[in-house]
Amino acid sequence: MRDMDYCTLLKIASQAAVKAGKFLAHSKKVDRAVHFESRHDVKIRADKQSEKVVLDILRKRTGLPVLSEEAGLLGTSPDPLMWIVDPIDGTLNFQRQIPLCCISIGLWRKAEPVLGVIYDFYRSELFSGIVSQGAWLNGVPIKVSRTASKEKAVLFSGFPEGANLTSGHVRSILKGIQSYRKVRWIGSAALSLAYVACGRADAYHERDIMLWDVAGGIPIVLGAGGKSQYQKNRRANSYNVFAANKRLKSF
Ligand code: LIP
Repeated sequence: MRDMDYCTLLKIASQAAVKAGKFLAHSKKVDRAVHFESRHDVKIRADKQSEKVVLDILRKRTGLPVLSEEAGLLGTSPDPLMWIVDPIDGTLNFQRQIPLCCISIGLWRKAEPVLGVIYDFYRSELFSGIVSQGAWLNGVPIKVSRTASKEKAVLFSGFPEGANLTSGHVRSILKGIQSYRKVRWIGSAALSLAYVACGRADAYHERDIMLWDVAGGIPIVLGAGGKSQYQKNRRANSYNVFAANKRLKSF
């Protein structure tokens, strides 16, 4: 099962995302019941239902290890490639029937992004990308925007579940966003990155975001000609991320 080319792996990830997305959008079996909640997060049964559909396909057809938001790390392999899955990014939106959520699948080689797929199942929009090769929306090539200044740029951001919301920290975030023309918080990091890749947004920034929230989107932004900067935090799998077209400097 090894030595598949990236196009084949992208096709398999796309099939997995679309199958899970069709289930979430249309099946009467979807269970929105909350099974875990914390101060700034909810987990619902549908996260696990979607994860099962995605993992069954990825594991059976590629045999590669997977790091997934709900299941954690599954499988080992001498191969440095690993799937990183968020079975519903924007869980709270999905639970409240706010149609801003998606399935995100990334393939990374050690700490380097390789390819990604994001499926917005309410709009039937499938974003995909391979680093250094290209990015597509429903098969049509996409490119990042050409906006060159923050004054004209639209920034997408968010407050993840582990965010530091002390006044000093929030003030420093507000200071950073002031130079942008507009800021949007849509509750899904993955969808925000997909929008950067196709030029609907110019930049995305989030602190303390979990790897599975951004692992699908970063390679799509890179494939679309953009850039991304990510620094690892002390907390496992947590990163500070900035992704944008190449004309915009860092956050
Ligand atoms: C979501 C992130 C989003 C963040 C939300 C949440 P989830 O992930 O993608 O950017 O602001 O609070 O953490 O939990 O829906 O997969």
